[in-house]
Amino acid sequence: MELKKYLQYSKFDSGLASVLTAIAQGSILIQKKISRLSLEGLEGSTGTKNIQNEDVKKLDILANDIFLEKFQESKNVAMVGCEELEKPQIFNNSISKFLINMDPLDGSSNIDVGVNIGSIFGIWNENIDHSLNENSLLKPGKEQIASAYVVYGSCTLMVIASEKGVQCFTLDTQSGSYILSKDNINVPEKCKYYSVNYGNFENFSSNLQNSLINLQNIYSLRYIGSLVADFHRNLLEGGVFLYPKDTKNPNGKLRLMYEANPLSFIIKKAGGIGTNGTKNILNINPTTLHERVPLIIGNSDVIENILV
Ligand code: P6P
Repeated sequence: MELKKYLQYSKFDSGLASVLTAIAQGSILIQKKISRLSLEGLEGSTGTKNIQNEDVKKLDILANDIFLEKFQESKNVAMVGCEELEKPQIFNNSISKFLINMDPLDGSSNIDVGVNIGSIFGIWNENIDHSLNENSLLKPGKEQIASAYVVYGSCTLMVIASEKGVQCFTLDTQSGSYILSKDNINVPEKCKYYSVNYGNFENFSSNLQNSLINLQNIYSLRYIGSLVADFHRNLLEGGVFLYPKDTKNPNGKLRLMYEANPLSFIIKKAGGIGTNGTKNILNINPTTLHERVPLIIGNSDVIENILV
């Protein structure tokens, strides 16, 4: 079943359906660019830095611009917070309903080497009084009404979580439509993998080092260096992804609003959990748009035995 038909058949709110359709449309354009990256001169960096003082890739900006345009066209998005924008983008639409925090292109270090990358979206209702200010986007993850990600790889997949559960749609590049490929996704009870960058091992707490030694005695290590790709594999196969705090990064590396929150919403709907090591991600009250947070996400029974 095509995404558009699925959203109608499953009686998604029409405004939310238009936002999810905008994400789908934007991702189809991005997938085409990724498949022709070096042929269209889209490899490499813009030579600028983002708010995180990180190197901005050409595809980061292109993806950002494509999704902002699609959200504008949907007329159902009031405001977007984004890794590439220091300040949120506000849309002056008459029928706006939703607030979005997004990472338009996650895994930038993998763009030029043909490794899976992704896009991540958290979706919240706008304030009842339609007020929009710099704090409007700073809502806890538990107030999301939906979240989604796209993973661009051997195939292009869009995963959506809402009150209707978790579904995966596969892009049919011949028809240019997303087709439902997995419904009612739940993370398998049996954990198979754990994912962590061992390059940071020496900087982890001794508790975490011991927890990782326990994990390596039971599970297989899989780490791609693209959050969405690592998360997607663990969601389908069973696994735990860790980007914990360490002595160099006391708040970890990943961002709360547009990486940890959307994925923690998905994993909760799929029967798992996302924590910062001690607290459920979805219960964290944000203070700034680009704040970082340690992230341990996947099978609940495995995570409850990980000490940080
Ligand atoms: P490291 C990509 O830049 C990213 O933000 C995530 O997609 C990924 O999980 C993480 O950073 C990888 O970071 O330090 O292991 O290279």
